[in-house]
Amino acid sequence: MGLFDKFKNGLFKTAQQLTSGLETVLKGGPAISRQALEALEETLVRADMGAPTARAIIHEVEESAKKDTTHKVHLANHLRKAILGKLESVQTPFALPKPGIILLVGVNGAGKTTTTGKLAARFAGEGRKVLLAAGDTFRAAAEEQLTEWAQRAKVEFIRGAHGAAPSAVVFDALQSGLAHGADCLLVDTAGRLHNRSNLMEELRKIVRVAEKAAPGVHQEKWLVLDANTGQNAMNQAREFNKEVGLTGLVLTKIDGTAKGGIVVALAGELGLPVRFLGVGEQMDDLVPFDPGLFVEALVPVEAEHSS
Ligand SMILES: Nc1nc2c(ncn2[C@@H]2O[C@H](COP(=O)(O)OP(=O)(O)O)[C@@H](O)[C@H]2O)c(=O)[nH]1
Ligand SMILES: [Mg+2]
Repeated sequence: MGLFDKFKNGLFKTAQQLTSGLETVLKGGPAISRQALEALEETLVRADMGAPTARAIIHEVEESAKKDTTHKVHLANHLRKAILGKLESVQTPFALPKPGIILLVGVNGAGKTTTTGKLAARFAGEGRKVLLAAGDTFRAAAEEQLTEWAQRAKVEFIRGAHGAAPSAVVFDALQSGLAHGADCLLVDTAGRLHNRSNLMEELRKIVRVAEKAAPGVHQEKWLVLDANTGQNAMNQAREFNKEVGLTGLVLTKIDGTAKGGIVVALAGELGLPVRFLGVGEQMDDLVPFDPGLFVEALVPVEAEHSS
């Protein structure tokens, strides 16, 4: 399956909802009225773009309609352009240096372990020497799950004794991985401890320890978010960013939701680049984020032909 088809399938539900919203707006005569813009804004909020971002996008749609053409046939185009602008303003190019570390953080169930496994397969496929480190030492099931992913992706895997301190496991894994020539080190972490401040403290410790074990090695800190959690994802992103200092986001389970607009809200309100989207449970169901393809899939061309 091509990359665009992955975006299209993944965003199907969200696109369907946006399209039907657009269709409703297009029904009421050819001119772009205030009423039509308000209806469109509601549609964006329903897709979870968040009120401030939806408002900003509609404002831009209105401006470009004034400049260009106020005929509704062009509404989808104006909309695409405004959304793309929001995404591109925060999207920096990404390539993991060799060697490079990626720490995956996030709450339980967000999709960290799955994403770690998918990333391992992807980087290994690019010919890199990948090492997986199991930083979630609290649940035996988490280590088992990562072991399976390592086997599937055919990459090296290091886990500690069950219940060992995560930071100690990460320290050993990174040191020995680098010593053995690994150039892509992926660290899965726990999503729940006794309470949230313990978790954040543990994660900060892992970040520090990683810097010590691999001095000068580039370190990415990605928050994995379940796209279904809506505005809660926004709060999580704020909290983790404040506590750990994030460098990027991964949005999972885009395939199951009509709320894929959360990607736009996160870009609009947090200014963090989205690195990957999870679009299913299989190994290759992870797509590198591309604002252009995202917007094309989100506001499909069919949306224009319904007026
Ligand atoms: N449909 C779908 N399911 C996903 C995706 N990513 C993860 N999952 C599922 O979400 C559940 C939790 O994932 P897991 O990686 O264990 O979350 P963790 O607790 O953050 O490590 C599992 O059942 C995964 O198969 C995705 O992109 N799409
Ligand atoms: Mg996990």
